[in-house]
Amino acid sequence: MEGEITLHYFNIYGTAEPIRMIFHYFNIPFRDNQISFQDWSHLKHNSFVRIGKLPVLEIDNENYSECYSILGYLANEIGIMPDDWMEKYLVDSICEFIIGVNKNFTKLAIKNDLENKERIIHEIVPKWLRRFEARLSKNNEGKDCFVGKRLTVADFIVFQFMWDYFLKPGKAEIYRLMVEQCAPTLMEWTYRFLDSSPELISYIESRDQFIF
Ligand SMILES: N[C@@H](CCC(=O)N[C@@H](CS)C(=O)NCC(=O)O)C(=O)O
Repeated sequence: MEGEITLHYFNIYGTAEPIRMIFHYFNIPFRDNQISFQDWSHLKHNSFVRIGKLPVLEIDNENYSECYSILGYLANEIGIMPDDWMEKYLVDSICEFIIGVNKNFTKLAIKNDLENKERIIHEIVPKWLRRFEARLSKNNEGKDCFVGKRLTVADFIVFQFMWDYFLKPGKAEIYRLMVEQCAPTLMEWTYRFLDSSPELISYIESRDQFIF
């Protein structure tokens, strides 16, 4: 990918983390501009965030917003969007679903409504995990990528969701058993995906630790 790239987002994982992971996985140099909520009040109405929301991806002084559109653009540039329309649908549907969940969880965390977030995780997430498990198992019994036979943007979205919410150190102690019971193939797939990339491992080990 060509050009000078800056990703503007908050100093949280939120909806920008799959974008950060993609840049690190593919060794694409970018500036990770993490903005504090305190500074955001001055920047929100600045012209670089035309819609008053983050993330904004800046490439050679052009600004792009809307997280899934940004991911779709990157996926096409990098070559991790399927050509087949049915596979593209499978990628889009899983990404749209997880991004929606991610946005809602981020909102709950910003409002400090952690009680509601925990309730959703315990009551509703097991049903989602079983559906993700069924979807993954249908694709060559979960032995390959999440969709089709080659890496797609869905792998990054699913990985980030599984890792940051349930399986990273600190979360695994609480949720690993639930994931193992509802989605054993997905759990194995998540660890395998991480193990397959020294770049991703190194990023995860060195990144700032945020709560959400
Ligand atoms: N539709 C946009 C929504 C972006 C969005 O809601 N961003 C939130 C953070 S995840 C934000 O900028 N909140 C700060 C604000 O609204 O002032 C997208 O998908 O990227």
